[in-house]
Amino acid sequence: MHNKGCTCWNCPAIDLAGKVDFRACGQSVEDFRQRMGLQDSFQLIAECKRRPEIGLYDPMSVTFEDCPEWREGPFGYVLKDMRVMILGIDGYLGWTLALWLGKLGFQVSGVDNFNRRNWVKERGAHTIVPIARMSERLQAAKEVLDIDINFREIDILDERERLKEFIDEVKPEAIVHYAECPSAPYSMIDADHAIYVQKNNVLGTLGLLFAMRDIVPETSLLKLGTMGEYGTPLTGRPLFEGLFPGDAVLKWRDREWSLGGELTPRDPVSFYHVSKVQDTFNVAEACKYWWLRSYDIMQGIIYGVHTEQVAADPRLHTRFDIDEWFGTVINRFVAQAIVGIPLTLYGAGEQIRSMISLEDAMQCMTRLIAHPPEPGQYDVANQMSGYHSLREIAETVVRIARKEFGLAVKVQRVENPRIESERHPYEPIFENLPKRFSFKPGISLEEEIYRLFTFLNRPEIKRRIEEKRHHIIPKTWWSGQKRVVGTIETFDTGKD
Ligand code: USQ
Repeated sequence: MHNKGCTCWNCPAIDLAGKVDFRACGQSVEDFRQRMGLQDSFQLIAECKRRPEIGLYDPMSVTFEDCPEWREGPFGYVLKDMRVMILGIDGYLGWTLALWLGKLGFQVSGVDNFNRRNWVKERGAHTIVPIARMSERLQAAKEVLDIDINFREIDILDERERLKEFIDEVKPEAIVHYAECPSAPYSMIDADHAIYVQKNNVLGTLGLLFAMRDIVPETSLLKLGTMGEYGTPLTGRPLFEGLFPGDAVLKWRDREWSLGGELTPRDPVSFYHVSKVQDTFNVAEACKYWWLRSYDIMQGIIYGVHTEQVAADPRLHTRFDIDEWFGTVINRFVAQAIVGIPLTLYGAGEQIRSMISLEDAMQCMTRLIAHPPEPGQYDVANQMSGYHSLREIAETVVRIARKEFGLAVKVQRVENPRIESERHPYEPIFENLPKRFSFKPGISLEEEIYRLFTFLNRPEIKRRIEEKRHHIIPKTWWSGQKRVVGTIETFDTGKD
């Protein structure tokens, strides 16, 4: 079990208030000792919010394995009835995670303002997998899976007081923050959209950090970042997990410094991606100033629409977008193949991206929730199961369409509406999740694409793709032009 050796120092049920007072930037334990007149025998003392009867104790002395509040589960030791609050619980990821965690015995609460539904509607698009209203979703979760979800409609940016009240009421032990606008093209439509996305994402997160400082400073924050923060540097330097490793050095003229522990350079590829970079700095600072603890999760492109829980009933399905703004590339390709639209490769199609299936992302999140960072720890996980060029993805989709479903699918290279490198080296490092948290991908790219085809090939879904096929070819240019992209060439991949 990856987290059996963690101690109460990692546990969000620890109560440090009043006993540890060095939650300020730059203050060392040494300073603290001196200020408090403590001798060398100084040691950390804490109380447990779940077991107040044990009184004051050394939090390093009890491991998850020893503690009766932590139980062995399929993804590590898990805090009994652990309270997890999901911000953005109505979204593609949020809803899936709510059911996934609920089924594992977590006490799930969540907030949403239904903006994802509004943004997609504003563009005239729709989720091609129909989704139920929240009231129906909650009822079905209870009926079908016996999960009680405590939901509150709250806008985390504009209703900070209400968010604080809800956090205070629930006292979550982990907060998963998915409540951001996830679309690069949406942020590039015009000034209004760019400003909106950055305000919504950056300031929403900033307000949350203050709320956590004031109400639940011991709670772990799992904040969704993106692999796109790093971009695709043409030097080919590795994309480390957020922070430089201890043996990285900066050499300049005849001098050399260690870079270990510093945030790595960012090279985002849209104003949406820039909002995630800004979040990174805000979250890292909050950990430094207030001893908050956070995993910044640099997630690759998600694909798929299956978990056992969302598949359990049509009212439990999660959304699935394929339009140019909210659809991500693999999901779009499969939908295109199903209705006979040649797969839209932007530009050269040699772009390489990190990817992970929806189901594997859920596994990663569970493992991270079960292994909270230490107080003050800002840490990063590159959440991905592999990386592929877009051409490789297109070829895989074509092959599965032809061999398994008898669909003859072509590929079209279209003008690239984005400004991004189309040929570049790519070396993402993704060691934290497999090595420290024992993540093993549960499904291969091919299997998930096959599963997607099976699900989307239903007549009612095909009809919903057809209804919105005019939103598949992109018309949102990073340059500001307003026109549909032109086709450069259409071809058969000819590969089986
Ligand atoms: N692309 C195509 N054809 C398409 C759609 C996209 O060639 O029909 C290309 C794009 O030019 C880009 C790549 O595929 O090079 C990925 O595009 P995408 O729309 O699938 O993903 P992206 O805009 O990068 O954003 C998505 C999610 C975002 C998340 C990000 C992870 O919308 O929330 O942060 O994936 S990452 O890409 O690692 O930054």
